[in-house]
Amino acid sequence: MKIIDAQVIVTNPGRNFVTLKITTDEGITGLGDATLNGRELSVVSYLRDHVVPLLLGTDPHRIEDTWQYLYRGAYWRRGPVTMAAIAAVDVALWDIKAKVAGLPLYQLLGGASRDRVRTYGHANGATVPELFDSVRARLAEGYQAVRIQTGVPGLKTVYGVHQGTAIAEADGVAGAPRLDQHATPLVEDWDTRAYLRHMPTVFEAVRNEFGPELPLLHDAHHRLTPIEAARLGKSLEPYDLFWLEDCTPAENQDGLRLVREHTTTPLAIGEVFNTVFDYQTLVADQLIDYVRSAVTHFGGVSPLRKLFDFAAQHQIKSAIHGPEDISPVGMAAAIHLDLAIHNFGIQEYSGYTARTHEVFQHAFTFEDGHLHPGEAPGIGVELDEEMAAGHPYEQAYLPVNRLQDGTIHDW
Ligand code: EZ4
Ligand code: CO
Repeated sequence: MKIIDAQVIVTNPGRNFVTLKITTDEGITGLGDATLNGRELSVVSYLRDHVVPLLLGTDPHRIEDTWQYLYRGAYWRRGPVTMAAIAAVDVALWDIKAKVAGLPLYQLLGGASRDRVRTYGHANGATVPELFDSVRARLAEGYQAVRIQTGVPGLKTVYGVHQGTAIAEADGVAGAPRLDQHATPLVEDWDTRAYLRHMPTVFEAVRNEFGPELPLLHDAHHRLTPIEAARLGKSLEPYDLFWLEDCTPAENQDGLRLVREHTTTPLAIGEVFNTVFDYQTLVADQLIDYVRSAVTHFGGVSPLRKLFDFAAQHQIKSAIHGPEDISPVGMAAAIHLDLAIHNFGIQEYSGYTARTHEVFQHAFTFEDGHLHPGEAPGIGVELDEEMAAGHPYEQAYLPVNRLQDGTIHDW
């Protein structure tokens, strides 16, 4: 079998998605997600101009060899653009291989290790009463674990707290407002001391309202220094968090040592990482509890499975990044992996707009807060190209963050 065509399809059924479609001489097609939020077209060019010419005429069954060829053969290794492009190829080839086998991808990854995949949803509110309403809405949709994000008194706009309405109209999964994409970068504001004072009061209120059982998560979104993160983790210990996410930017992996020494709040990190080397110290020294990379930003299913095996040796679990900017193609690949690996932790799932569900028809299902990849051969997603063409690309940026004196801060 040979690859005879590879197309890059950009569509915006609520937000921009980049999809690679590989076609073989036997007429079998495979899809891969290459969406890099706010920098989408750089990956489109990387694929169209530099990767597709290398794929034509090659054997789609040689997934590992193709992966190594694209990774090592570029000479310029790693980085989000490169690894999103390689991820799309890797997933599209797994999709083809599984279709040829007539099996859902998870069967080729060793088969199911569980019946279904536990998820968490996003609850947010500018105020605590609004947050409570949002938690109730997620529980009504079936979620059995909830991420908590709130406004901070004195700050106008804070990460994860969205104005506007939910847009996942048709499938019963709301919690997916059209967030974090703006024609020019939205400027949010930040004050670490105000945040650190406020968060324990929020979690105390949520525990009082919803009881001790409900797993609660929180994303600090890279904003704290290690000693500030340590203080937050410690102050949230009475509220028994499932995890504290991205408490500090982790380019300096050793910074997590300081956090770890001061708190037993579980730590999750890695949604902006793109190779196993970003995790080397964090995993080997057991400085975190969950690895957060997405299939889409980590070079695909092949390297992510290797990361999970490395993590398993240190009792660290998976928590694949699953925001709205991972397309249903990237999400489907994640769910197959979640079902197959032993050290699965939890899967983030925010739902999609009704239009997204129309454009990307998928076999995966969401029920009672759990996902299942379905039994369709391959990853189980087909792209309606005609419909996709009706929702063209729109330039969009993520927000930026400034301290109250105007200094740029991590978003
Ligand atoms: O800000 O995916 O845990 N989820 C997150 C996301 C990220 C976006 C960036 O594109 O932190 O909401
Ligand atoms: Co996050």
